[in-house]
Amino acid sequence: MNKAAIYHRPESEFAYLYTKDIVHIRLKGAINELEDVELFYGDPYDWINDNTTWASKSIQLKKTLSTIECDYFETEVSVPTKRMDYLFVITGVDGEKVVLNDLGIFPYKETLVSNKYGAYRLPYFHETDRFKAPDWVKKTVWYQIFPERFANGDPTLNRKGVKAWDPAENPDRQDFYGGDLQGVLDHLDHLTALGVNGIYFTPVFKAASNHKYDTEDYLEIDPEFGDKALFKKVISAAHDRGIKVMLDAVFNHIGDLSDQWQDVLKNQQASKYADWFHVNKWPASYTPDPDFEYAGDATYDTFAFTPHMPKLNTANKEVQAHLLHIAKYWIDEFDIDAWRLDVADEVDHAFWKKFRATCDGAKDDFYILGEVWHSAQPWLVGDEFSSVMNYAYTDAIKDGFINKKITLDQMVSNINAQLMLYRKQCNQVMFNVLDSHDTPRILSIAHGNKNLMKLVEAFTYLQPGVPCIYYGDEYALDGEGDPDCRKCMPWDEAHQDLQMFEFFKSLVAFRHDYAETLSNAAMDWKIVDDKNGIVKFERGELKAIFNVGNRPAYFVADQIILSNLVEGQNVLHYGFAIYE
Ligand code: ARE
Repeated sequence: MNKAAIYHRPESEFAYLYTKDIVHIRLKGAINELEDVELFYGDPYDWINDNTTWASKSIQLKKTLSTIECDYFETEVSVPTKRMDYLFVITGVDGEKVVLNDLGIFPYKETLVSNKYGAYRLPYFHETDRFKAPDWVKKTVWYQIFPERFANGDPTLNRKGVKAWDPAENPDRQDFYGGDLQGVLDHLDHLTALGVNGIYFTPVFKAASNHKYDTEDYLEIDPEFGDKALFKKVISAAHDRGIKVMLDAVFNHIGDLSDQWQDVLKNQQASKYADWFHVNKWPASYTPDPDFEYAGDATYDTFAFTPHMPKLNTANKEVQAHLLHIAKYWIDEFDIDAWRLDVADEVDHAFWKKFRATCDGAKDDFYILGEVWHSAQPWLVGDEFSSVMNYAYTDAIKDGFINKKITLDQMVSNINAQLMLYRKQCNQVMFNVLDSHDTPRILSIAHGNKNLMKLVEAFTYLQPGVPCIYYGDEYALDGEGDPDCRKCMPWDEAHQDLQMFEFFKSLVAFRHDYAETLSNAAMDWKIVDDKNGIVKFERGELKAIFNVGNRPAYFVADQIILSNLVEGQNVLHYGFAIYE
């Protein structure tokens, strides 16, 4: 038996409190090598036979997900006294039997169990330490709005030179089309018709750019979007429709037109904001670059190499106080339900812990979504983010179903590996994005193949985690990378694919109807035919067969059949065959 491949770690995604008194235990082993994994567990202080034998219970772990290299085994237990020692007795397919404990792996001997030699320990199940995520998120289908491009509801707010609203036009980086909050308010019926019940706004605070990630004032609504009174109306109208509201917190950096940075440029090291930033050499400066945006020689840290986005020193107590005040202000005064954290992985953990405590103190069941494009375990222990934007999942779908850079076997393996990085209650609120304002649109990723787009969308709605529709995808808007993925929302029928809208509407309804199953049911994959790209996928009473032909480029047959085996009829039946 390949003992080196066996892995477990307490107080991690391998052993954690799932609810206040249920512990989830996971173990990983080499693929197809472990015949039987048994958990022995009990209160550390509970002995029988005058302290010679540990009073333990045992339970079998069940094999759940697999990657190409590994099998994962899971079980759930509870101990009334909320304290737990435990160890594993593992039998390989080759018959070898070992004990795995906190000291390593030992040839099986009964006394290793009865004396709980070297047992792992979960000292006490503290509810306050448990990873908690707001329940309402599990039932949410999100809708991402890039305000400058959603709808121009109040032309009086337009800046000079605003462009005519044209969904067919590829915007230039510095273009403005006049999207605003009145436009959002005027189109909430669209969101209700679609069935979405959460809005993710990209930044709405005062800033010079059309994307507003170069914040000038975190406490003002951008005047071209509207004002605070209007924003309050938008939020309460959304809430009246059962739609939650998430704003975008850009705390890694600030805009260079902000008062703080302007004071640094004027007073340099003498500025009272000098330590609000990471100035590596005074004077804080950079050589303007012909393409305006790139500044490799800046003497201060920025987001990427963007001189207009000086990085904030979030270890500075005044910066912390300023940002935490902002975080609390929009919760207290505008009753928002969630923050999305921009460039979350480049801000220090100590600050995010304070941020989490501030949000939790301001509102129950608050959702904190980190923008982290890679594995995010350090931020998902329970005292920082609720979840992350699941771009890692998106990559697996693009590489497997769409670009076929990897086999479906590898795609399934990548998705499963990703799920096994996090606790179940975190996976249930993972933010599943197939595209966003930072990526090409899913239709363009799918090379304009609408059925392939529908296939990956339907597949995504079957996954643990919650889906997010990027504005316009419901009308089959296309667009390559930023800024082309930020075209104006099509409000005229000539630019709307109404069949796609109906598809999304039924997907969202499906997601709401099966929220319980889609949030809790185990996943069962079967690669029916890797060569011809047929994946069978079951979750509880739902079964999906995804057929993505690997045939020569001219032929792709997409077939999505989701059938509810309990009621025996198709809850969502899409059979397409397209011949390119
Ligand atoms: C845009 C272009 C740049 C160009 C710049 C010039 O993308 O190529 O140099 O304009 O002005 C905002 C705007 C962008 C703008 C950017 C800088 O929306 O249009 O850039 O500001 O001015 C990484 C980060 C991730 C970040 C993306 C953009 O990890 O946090 O890069 N995303 C957030 C927001 C953006 C926003 C900013 C950050 C800045 O969502 O909208 O940009 O506040 C791989 C990597 C990722 C990388 C990802 C995308 O997957 O693994 O780390 O994300 O590609 O590039």
